[in-house]
Amino acid sequence: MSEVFDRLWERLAPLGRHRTTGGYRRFSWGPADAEVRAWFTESARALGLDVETDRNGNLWAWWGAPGPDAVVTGSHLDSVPDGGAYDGPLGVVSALAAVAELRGRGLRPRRPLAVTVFVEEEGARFGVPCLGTRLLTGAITPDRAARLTDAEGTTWAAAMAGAGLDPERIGADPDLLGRVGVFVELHVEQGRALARTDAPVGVASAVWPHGRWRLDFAGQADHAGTTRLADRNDPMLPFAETVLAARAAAHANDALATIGKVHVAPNGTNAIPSRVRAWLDARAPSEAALRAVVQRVDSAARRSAADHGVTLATYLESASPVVHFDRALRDRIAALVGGAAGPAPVLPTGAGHDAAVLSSAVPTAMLFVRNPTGLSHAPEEFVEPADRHAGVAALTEVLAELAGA
Ligand code: HGY
Ligand code: MN
Ligand code: MN
Ligand code: MN
Repeated sequence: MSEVFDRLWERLAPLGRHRTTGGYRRFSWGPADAEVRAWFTESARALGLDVETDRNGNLWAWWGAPGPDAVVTGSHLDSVPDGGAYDGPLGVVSALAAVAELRGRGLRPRRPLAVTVFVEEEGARFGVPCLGTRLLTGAITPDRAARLTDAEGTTWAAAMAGAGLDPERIGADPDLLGRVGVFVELHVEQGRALARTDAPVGVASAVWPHGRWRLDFAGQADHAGTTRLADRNDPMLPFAETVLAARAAAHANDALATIGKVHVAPNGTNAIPSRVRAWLDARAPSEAALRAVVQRVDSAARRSAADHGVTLATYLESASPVVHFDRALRDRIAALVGGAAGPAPVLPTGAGHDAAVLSSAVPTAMLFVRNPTGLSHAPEEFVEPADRHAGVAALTEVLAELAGA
């Protein structure tokens, strides 16, 4: 089992990796994405699976006829800018290795099995995370998805067409979804909870509510060397005050708020900006705390914009309500994966996942694999080889239990 994992991992690892930062830049429908999609299709076919691309561009590698009541497992291959090697790929490679192990054992599953790769999970290029599963479940309209644009103004539809797929067909797919009986996603832990235990694998209990908002501050471009301070409408000032307000709001509500992406126009050293566009990522243990954070940031931003003679427009780009994973499935998997030492640790996460989006339609569960650095969305993200193999072994037992003969 671990040889299959290691061989697959070795082939995938170099694809889309930035040669100087060591981080991954695998953005939907781009060249690196084409490489990893080809890697997945070739690897799945070599394992005897039939690979299909659904109307939204998600990849499905089937063992047996597609559905009904299939046991499906998988994750994503796209990354954040300079992301780590494991966020997404660990789930995909582990799923392929687990299926290879079950086929090697001669298992004759009583339910179809499939390994999936969902598109645009990070939303790094087009802004809405888990776009592939939101489209599949109807959580986003095809019209809105088709018109999403990247930093260069390329739409989702145009980028998808450029990759040889028909964007006219995107949208909810109840027939395909109707074939799925259960979905299990294995994922690197994006934190250090497991690192403080001697358990290499844990089980997810819930995903925090979270969302993304875009803030457009518009002021007046002018000369940095000739414009008096009193005459400035500088959007950088309310932007800066909003960053500090976000940290204070998160602190006050035991929540998390991040502004990690900013576009400044015209972005010149000696020009007062005309516009600052920033994105707020806010997450909290409860919907009430999330609302409190967002309200506090919004009012601080509006107050500061008014003080500096700057206008502000805000847009909700994506909302992800709290998700509690299927309790019975979670406990069954924790007992199975835990072994003699007792059930595996069960833990919540602030990270969004396709498994959370799919839970609106089918019972879903997540396995987390220990990450000693605790870092994620960073090149330093890591999983020890022994824990990678422990994750595959755990997923193999879960799939055997769910689909076994
Ligand atoms: O950002 C997230 O929550 C996840 O990594 N997509
Ligand atoms: Mn991620
Ligand atoms: Mn992920
Ligand atoms: Mn995920």
